Amino acid sequence: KRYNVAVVGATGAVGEEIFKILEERNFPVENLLPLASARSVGAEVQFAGKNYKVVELTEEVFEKHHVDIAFFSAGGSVSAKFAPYAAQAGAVVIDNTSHFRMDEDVPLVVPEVNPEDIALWRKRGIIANPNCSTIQMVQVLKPLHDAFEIERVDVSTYQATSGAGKKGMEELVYQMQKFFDFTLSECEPEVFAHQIALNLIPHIDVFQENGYTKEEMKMVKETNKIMHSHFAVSATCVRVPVLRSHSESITIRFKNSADAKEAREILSKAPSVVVMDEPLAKKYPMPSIATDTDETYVGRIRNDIYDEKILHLWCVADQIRVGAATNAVRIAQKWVEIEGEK
Ligand code: A2P
Ligand code: 11C
Repeated sequence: KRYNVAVVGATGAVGEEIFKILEERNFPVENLLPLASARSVGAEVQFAGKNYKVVELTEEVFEKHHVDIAFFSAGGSVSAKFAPYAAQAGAVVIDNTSHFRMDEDVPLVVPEVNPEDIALWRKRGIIANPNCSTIQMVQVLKPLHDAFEIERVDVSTYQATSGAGKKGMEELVYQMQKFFDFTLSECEPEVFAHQIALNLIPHIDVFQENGYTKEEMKMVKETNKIMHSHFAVSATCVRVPVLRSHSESITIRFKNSADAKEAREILSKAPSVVVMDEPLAKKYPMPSIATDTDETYVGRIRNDIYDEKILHLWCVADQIRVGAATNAVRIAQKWVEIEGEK
């Protein structure tokens, strides 16, 4: 069986990556429908050796083109308005935005962690793709939770500019160019709250009344929804001048004692996880290693100095791929496996 596939946000950083991954994985595409705003009509995308014209996103377009699978990556308000039309037209929506993630009737899925939740897609016709920082973290937490039972997670993130889309990456490159022109001080930040070149910004998305940002609260809520767990999570999310891989320093307290060597072995068998942990050989995960790959790299795995129930580790994954496009396509592949053939 082959599927008619639409990509909403076809000209964006994640949309473009979805095409690449569908092609790399030989996804059974019958027809491809790249959708974006009226601004992009006339642009073309390449897929499997053919050119496809970008079509304007409208309420009717999903029904007209008999779409079976619709990837959405054009922002929360676009998903809020148009995803229901795609679902009504009979498509399964795989939504990369935060809009539906905490909806009880919408499964929030990382295929390595909770593939069984995909079966709930029929409730609203929508499957939500989690936040990028959450995806890479739960891929690492799940096997450790199964082994030692997590009580609490404290995470600090080092998030690439790609999390803010193409404009975010462009702002970093532009500011670096300005730095080499000795005119960086004249730049007004547009995408980020402050200068991002040669800087760190402890502020991603908007601040909430509790003093945490929305990004930090996504890591708290999404983690427990995906893992069907109730452990404590606290996050500090920081934007760093990196183009496209997010890094995370994670401290995990377990109910039981957890040995770093054992954790290394468990993680080396975990799906989509690569253990890179030879510090004396200078081998540890970095954005330059993770970028353009589909794996979540984990290293610096070590026991706490004071408490044998605590582990510290460092994990890195490509935000556009693992944190968005690859997870979305993995969801589609699982959906095809579970539901598509029915
Ligand atoms: P367009 O290029 O036509 O504005 P990124 O996350 O890299 O910034 O990309 C955002 C993507 O979402 C782009 O493909 C953009 O298309 C698309 N998009 C943004 N707003 C809309 C909208 N109102 N309707 C359809 N697509 C939209
Ligand atoms: C960032 N995590 O790095 C954000 C981007 O909820 O899908 C993705 C936001 C989301 O800026």
